[in-house]
Amino acid sequence: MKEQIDQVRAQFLQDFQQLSDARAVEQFRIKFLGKNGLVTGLFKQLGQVDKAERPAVGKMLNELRREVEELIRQSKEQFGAAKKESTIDLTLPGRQPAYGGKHPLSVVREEAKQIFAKLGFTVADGPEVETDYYNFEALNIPRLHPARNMQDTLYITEDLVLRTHTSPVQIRTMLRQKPPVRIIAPGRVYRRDTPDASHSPVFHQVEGLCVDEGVSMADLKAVLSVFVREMFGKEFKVRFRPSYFPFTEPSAEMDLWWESSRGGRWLELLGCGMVHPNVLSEVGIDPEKYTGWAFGVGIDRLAMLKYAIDDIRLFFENDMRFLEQFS
Ligand code: 2NL
Repeated sequence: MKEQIDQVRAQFLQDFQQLSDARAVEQFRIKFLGKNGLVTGLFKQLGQVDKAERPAVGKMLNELRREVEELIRQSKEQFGAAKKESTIDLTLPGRQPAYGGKHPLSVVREEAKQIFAKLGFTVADGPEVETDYYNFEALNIPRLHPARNMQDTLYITEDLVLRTHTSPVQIRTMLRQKPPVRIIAPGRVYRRDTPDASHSPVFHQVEGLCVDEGVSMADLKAVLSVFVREMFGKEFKVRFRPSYFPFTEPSAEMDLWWESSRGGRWLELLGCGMVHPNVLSEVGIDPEKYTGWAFGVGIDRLAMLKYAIDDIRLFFENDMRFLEQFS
């Protein structure tokens, strides 16, 4: 047995000198350590060795196997693994990345921001979960006011609501900043509405606010007319019609003359008015010295008109077939 072991050792030491690439290393491994390999064969004979000598022979065989394994390890290092060399095809074209695009509501919101930036308005932001005070009370909508029905919302607690408009952002800004104030507040708002083609419990608004000495309804009309013409095109006609909001006096609605194949008609676009003196007083601005105007417009509504979208729910379904049309 000892002679056989020395023979196999001499054999692999000789074979080792001839190794020239990774494939030869693999053949070398199979020759000695494979199922029918020479070293493996010796292990198989161990059973026939005298019981007394078996431990010593076993030790020699283990030593032999370690030596071959070490030679294989060294050779693999030298030639690299055979398999890895052929698996990468460097001539394949790269994978095409999927490009994202802006959501139509983002496109319209950013356009509105740009138009108002040119007119001297900065952007203000605030929380979507508001206190009853900032969302209603400070805006001249007391607890039992009927306007609360039209702006029913989702209550977190008795006192915390999901904001029904971005007006609370304007209130917070006026509390911090003395006039002149020229801001817009774009953002997500909530109403307790059952969804249909024109209603969604989540939608988006841009509100605007201008407070200074001597500003009037004329400034409001001028700025909003410019806004609509920048957004929809120079030829668009607008009209202002008396309306009612608890937080403005007087209040108005602005309509847009809309031409389609079925002819022209007036479309209600946004609400606006002169900031109610009660609202100014509430935030510590003297209504005898300062006046202000404000407006609120649905971003969803603007986007629906601009892109001829007939169902507001499409904005919130994240259907790629819809979204891809705007990127
Ligand atoms: C609409 C149109 C409007 C305002 C929002 C406002 C904000 C302050 C004070 C006064 Cl802090 N007004 N915002 C004004 C008029 C209309 O939104 O349809 N709202 C229910």
